[in-house]
Amino acid sequence: MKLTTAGESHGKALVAIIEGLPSNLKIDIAEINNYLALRQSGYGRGARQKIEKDEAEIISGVRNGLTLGSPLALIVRNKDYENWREYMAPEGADVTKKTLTKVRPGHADLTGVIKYDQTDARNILERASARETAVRVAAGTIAKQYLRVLGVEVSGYVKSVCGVKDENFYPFEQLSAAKSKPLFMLDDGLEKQAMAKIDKLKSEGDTAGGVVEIRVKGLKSGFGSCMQYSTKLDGILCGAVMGVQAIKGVEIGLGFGAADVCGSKVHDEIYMQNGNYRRKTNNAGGIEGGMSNGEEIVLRAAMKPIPTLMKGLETVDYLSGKPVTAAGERSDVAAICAAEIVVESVVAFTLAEVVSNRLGGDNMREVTERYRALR
Ligand code: EPS
Repeated sequence: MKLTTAGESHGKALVAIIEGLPSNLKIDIAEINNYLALRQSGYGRGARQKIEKDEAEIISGVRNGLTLGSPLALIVRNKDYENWREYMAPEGADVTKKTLTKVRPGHADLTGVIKYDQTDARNILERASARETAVRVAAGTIAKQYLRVLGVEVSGYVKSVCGVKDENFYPFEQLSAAKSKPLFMLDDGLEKQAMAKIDKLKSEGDTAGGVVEIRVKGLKSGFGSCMQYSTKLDGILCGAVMGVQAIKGVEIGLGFGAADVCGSKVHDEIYMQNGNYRRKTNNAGGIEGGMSNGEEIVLRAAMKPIPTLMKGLETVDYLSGKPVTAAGERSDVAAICAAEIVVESVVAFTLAEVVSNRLGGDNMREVTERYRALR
């Protein structure tokens, strides 16, 4: 299975092409659109989300709700394109307007203009923008539908916002409640504190990041491999999640915390339960030796604060070389709920890729039979 995306933030549409989906997978478009709406939600989002109402349109690869085994193509149109057509159209656009040369620290702007030999950072930021994640969510929701057939569920919630941290442990079944909360946080008191923090940052023209926790339940052991570095499941998952805009850190299980305590406090002791091997704890986050071990996969990702600040940071104008205040366009104050949905989707797609690489299968009957046959 493979995903390719295309599209600029203020261009006509975002595009996703998924190759390698088996035939006869039931596609639930309502669930895809629900996840797209969730990605747009959350306390601290900016004015752009009032313009967009993301909806996926499947272009190919599905007939009457079932995949055909052919590449699945889908688009999400950018409603804001109507306001930007004049400047963004593939032909006859006025590229002298909406230029950006006051390159923003923390963005792709400066390195991108140099690398791609541009004079206008718009030619960089339009693609670097996190708007692209809309179609990764659509693809990730399809991956969830594939995994669900095998009994694998992916869920998550927001663990911290700009230093307001929820240290509680929640059973998997409680996680879905987060999606109906303003900041996807499960502790009401901490969520209120985090919202107050966002309000304060907004009034100061500043932005916030946070941490999301993603959990995967029901994946059998043995996915990923200990035989070659590039096939280790933790490496594959962390690499994919680091590829999400604004993610600066990923950990599995105890993660960085494992470095601070002795081995007997880290490694999960093994016992037998009804003929199955179990672990007394899950500090490994469901992955040992680069392979799933049958316990829940626990992954946390840290999002940096959004780099477009209303108050603007010090920078240099790319054309004049003079010191200026960075471009302060409209911006989200926090997009941590979006990050939760995106990381959840990327984890789902990456796992579906790993599962389909191991099982193969041209149709869902083959896939489910092969999965069932695993120990
Ligand atoms: C983004 C900047 C903002 C965000 C955008 C990502 O867009 P604009 O410049 O149009 O105000 O709203 O995110 C989305 C549009 C989205 O759907 O997530 C950026 O610079 O990354």
